[in-house]
Amino acid sequence: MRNRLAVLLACALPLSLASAPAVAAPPAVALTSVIPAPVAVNPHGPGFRLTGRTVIEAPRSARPVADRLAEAVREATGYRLAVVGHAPRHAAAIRLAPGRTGGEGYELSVGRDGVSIRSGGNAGLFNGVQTLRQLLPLRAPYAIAGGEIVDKPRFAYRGVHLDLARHFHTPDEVKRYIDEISQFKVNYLHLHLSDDQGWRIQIDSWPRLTTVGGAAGTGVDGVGGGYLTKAQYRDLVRYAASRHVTIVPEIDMPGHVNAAQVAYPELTCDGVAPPPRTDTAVGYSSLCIGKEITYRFVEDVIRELAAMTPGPLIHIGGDEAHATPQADYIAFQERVLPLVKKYGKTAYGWNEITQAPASHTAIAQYWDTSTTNPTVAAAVAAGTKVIMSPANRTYLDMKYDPSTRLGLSWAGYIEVRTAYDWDPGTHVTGVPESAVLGIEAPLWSETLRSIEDIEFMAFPRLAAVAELGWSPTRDWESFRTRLGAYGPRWTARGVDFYPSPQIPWTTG
Ligand code: NGO
Repeated sequence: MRNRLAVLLACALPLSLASAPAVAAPPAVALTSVIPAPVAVNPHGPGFRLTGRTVIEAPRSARPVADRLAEAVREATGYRLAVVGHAPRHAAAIRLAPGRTGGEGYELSVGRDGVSIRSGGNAGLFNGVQTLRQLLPLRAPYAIAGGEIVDKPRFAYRGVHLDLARHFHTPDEVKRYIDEISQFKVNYLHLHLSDDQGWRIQIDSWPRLTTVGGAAGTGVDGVGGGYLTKAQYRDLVRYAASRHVTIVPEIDMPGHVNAAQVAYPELTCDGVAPPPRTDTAVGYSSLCIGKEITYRFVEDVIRELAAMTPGPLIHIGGDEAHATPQADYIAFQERVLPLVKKYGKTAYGWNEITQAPASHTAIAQYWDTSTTNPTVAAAVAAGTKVIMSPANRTYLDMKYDPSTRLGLSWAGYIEVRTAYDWDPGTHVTGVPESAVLGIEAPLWSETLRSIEDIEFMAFPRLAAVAELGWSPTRDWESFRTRLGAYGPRWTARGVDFYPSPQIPWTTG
């Protein structure tokens, strides 16, 4: 029947059209459709068709990036492309090569013979590869549009955060999250490893932290037990590094420490173990600021964390210490922030740390919902650098709207446009762009259990936050169209994203 229709149509059409294939090949993905939007895009020329015979050419130093590209192409197309040091001169190839653009920037060009991605380093080549992945059509024929892209990030720090304390998420789930976030050129993953409800990282000098604090029955509602061994943590660090993502570990203190105190009652002022907590209240626990054992504990934890973390940052929490008197809080931070430096790392903490002068050489994570915070502004004037995570814009655990099945709403509802339409460089009075290292999207796990829950809350909003961190300009109409076209890619990878009514989703 379909053939007869094709013949009839062919008879009715002018010759040139009639000889065209009955089903037109899908158009190549436009170079302008990439998320985050690149700095400069110049579409032109014939483009390139990727086939199973295309080879990937890369110098030895870029081999890890080339191998990742080959893996991504195999997952997307089924083709097993060969990775070679030198491709024949006119061979159809994707060429990774040294380039003038340094750091994380890259230049991508697509012509008849293939694709070239150039950068001064592997981070830039990896970012170019993420762009190329988005240019690959979802189905054969794999026509890639011709032209050039020149690109580099607006901010050096483009992060996400994941709470393993309220519910433990397994290494495989974290890896899957890393695979997804790195496609949007996110380059830091902050892991919240301890809180009132659980302790999730092995510390040899204080073993009960995990044998008690990470046991089955810990976590919100008693269903989030588990912890990372040092070997698992190191493996995660390596896995993330192969996707150019740096892990930032967080131990939250002096508040949010109930799980540690259940394991070690000597960390309370009266030496009595508090009951384990599986509810979601905050602000009731505190380390004992006047006891020396507190600082032995903190130093042991920071030393062991620093030793297993190649990245430059250690996050020491510092939020919602409502059970710690302010003078004690400041005294605690004046001792603890320098400890991070003693072990070769830069201290990073929630914006409350800016009450302490020692924060002037540290990084503050701005999670306030207000656009003015005089304490933070004063610290910034004295040297503190800031990473922007305003809870009413970037918290991926906030519900999209009142009907969202998961999440919280204390900072409001965050639809995609709310996550997108603000400027991290001007958002807070007294925090100029020069003080902003970047942006981070936290994902707290009070209501989240599975990887499906994580993905539903993170996507599509994370794409909005990633664009704010990377792209020099912001254009909602352009973004929503590009996001709509991206949806089928998540579907193809089995990512259960929230189908926001603000976005014109295409079906692929
Ligand atoms: C707050 C709080 C966390 C909660 C989160 C829930 C910060 C920095 N401290 O953010 O303990 O889990 O909200 O959205």
